[in-house]
Amino acid sequence: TGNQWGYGEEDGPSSWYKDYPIAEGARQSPINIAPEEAVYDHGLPPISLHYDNCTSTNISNNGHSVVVDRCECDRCSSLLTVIQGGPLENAYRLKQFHFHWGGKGCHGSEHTVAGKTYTSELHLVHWNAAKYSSFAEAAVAPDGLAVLGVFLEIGDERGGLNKITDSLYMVKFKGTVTDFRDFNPNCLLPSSLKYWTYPGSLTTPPLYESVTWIVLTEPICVSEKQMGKFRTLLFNSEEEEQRTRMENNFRPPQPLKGRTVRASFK
Ligand code: SG4
Ligand code: ZN
Repeated sequence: TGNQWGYGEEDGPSSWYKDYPIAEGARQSPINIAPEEAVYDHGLPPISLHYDNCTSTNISNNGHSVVVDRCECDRCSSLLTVIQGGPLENAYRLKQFHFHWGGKGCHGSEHTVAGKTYTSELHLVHWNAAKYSSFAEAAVAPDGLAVLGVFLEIGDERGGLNKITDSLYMVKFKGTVTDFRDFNPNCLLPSSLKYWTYPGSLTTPPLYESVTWIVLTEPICVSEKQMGKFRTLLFNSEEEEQRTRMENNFRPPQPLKGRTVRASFK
């Protein structure tokens, strides 16, 4: 069956182990973060983020999520669009960001905090370009990737998100792509960069155990109307007869298996 995974009854997270046995591995993501069990690590430096307006990028529907890619041209690659500090040994370069969300009035985040789920979760995916020569190589290495997770909850509209939600009608179907220029993901970050960190995995097949997770404690607010636009996307391509709204594209929390979650704050 190979690439036939999804979020439905038949092909959803509970069946991924059949094609991807690492689904039952020792450092899978997401997890439930139990704040009282997180260990404050005074040696953990703050994280620092340097994001640029990338002049030429695109936004696409890959049938699992909506993804904004960073440009890979020489000019953009040489810009310092990186995350560093915190648990990371060096600077990790931003590759893309995407979202996970629920149905209307439903839960949609991947990580949970003391059992609480949020409406949605933004993932900014970075790779260790100082150590590996390509994203593909980094994606299979234990210290290859760093994903910054930001929770979204319903409240006031988030102005910075409109540029994304206004583009979604262009990528309604799986396999569609459109230009997306001059966007700085800084506008999607909360004011506090307090975080939890733990060693984990990609939350979708191939579920590689290559991710240092950095999950911000402070959520950002988005409006119900903004979230509604994400739910106009479809899991299907234009040729497919079936039309299923893209929603509930999250994996539930996985066993901690003895891992320690560290906190950057007391
Ligand atoms: C989403 O399905 C993204 O669309 C994928 O991005 C991403 O895969 C996948 O999630 C897993 O990433 O941060 N949730 S996660 O662990 O980043 C990768 C693409 O397929 C490899 C471009
Ligand atoms: Zn993700």
